[in-house]
Amino acid sequence: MSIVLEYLQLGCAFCRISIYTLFRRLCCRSPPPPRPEISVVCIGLAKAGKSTLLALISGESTQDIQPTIGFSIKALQFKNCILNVKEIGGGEGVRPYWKHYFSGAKGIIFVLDSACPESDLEIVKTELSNALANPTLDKLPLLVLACHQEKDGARSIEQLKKELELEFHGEGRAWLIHPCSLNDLRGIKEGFENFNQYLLGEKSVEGDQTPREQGQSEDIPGRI
Ligand SMILES: Nc1nc2c(ncn2[C@@H]2O[C@H](COP(=O)(O)OP(=O)(O)OP(=O)(O)O)[C@@H](O)[C@H]2O)c(=O)[nH]1
Ligand SMILES: [Mg+2]
Repeated sequence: MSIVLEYLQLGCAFCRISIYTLFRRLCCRSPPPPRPEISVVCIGLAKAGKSTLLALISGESTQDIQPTIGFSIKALQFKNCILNVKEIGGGEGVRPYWKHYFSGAKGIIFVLDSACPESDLEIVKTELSNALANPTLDKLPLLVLACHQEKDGARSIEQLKKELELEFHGEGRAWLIHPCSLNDLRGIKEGFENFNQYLLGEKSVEGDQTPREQGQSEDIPGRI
């Protein structure tokens, strides 16, 4: 009789352990590892669309966006990282001070209006090359976002790549140019996701020169 009782007790103990283990597996999963936070700087001339695309990607309204005075910081949530984007106002009077906001950046986002007049594109070219020549931004990955793509007369990615001499300015760093516009949130996200891969070191551009397509939705990776 006592042997039967012992077996019963053992059986009960075994069941308790099994239920406890099952419960732990179902309910007490360890929290996912924290996503890395990466600081990047976002520059471009006034009205290029910096604040607008950052608002779009954050799911905020793009109505009544005011010109950025000084700088503003936004944390963009992605699946595998959080980008702390420091947007610096692009007004003529502020641009000489951009360099004072570069420290701590691990990547550069340069936003431009693809349909801007030729004279503005010259300024874009100068400001981009000045920023990239700054030792603080040396070798950091670069994402060029060519906004206002839906406008008549917007330059193609190919044209911009040539006119801004991106092959030359991007030498020694990973770089991408991506088309975007107000009504293309998916495109903007794609640009960021590709950029994040370079920031996280998940993708090396070396030997990964995607052949260029005629379409507007293709990222053009540069060399590392
Ligand atoms: N048509 C069109 N308009 C855009 C696009 N992106 C931005 N805009 C408009 O351009 C204007 C200026 O946009 P902002 O986002 O404030 O520009 P910004 O680069 O942040 O400018 P600053 O903060 O002054 O340096 C706004 O009226 C936007 O609605 C775009 O892709 N297409
Ligand atoms: Mg702004």
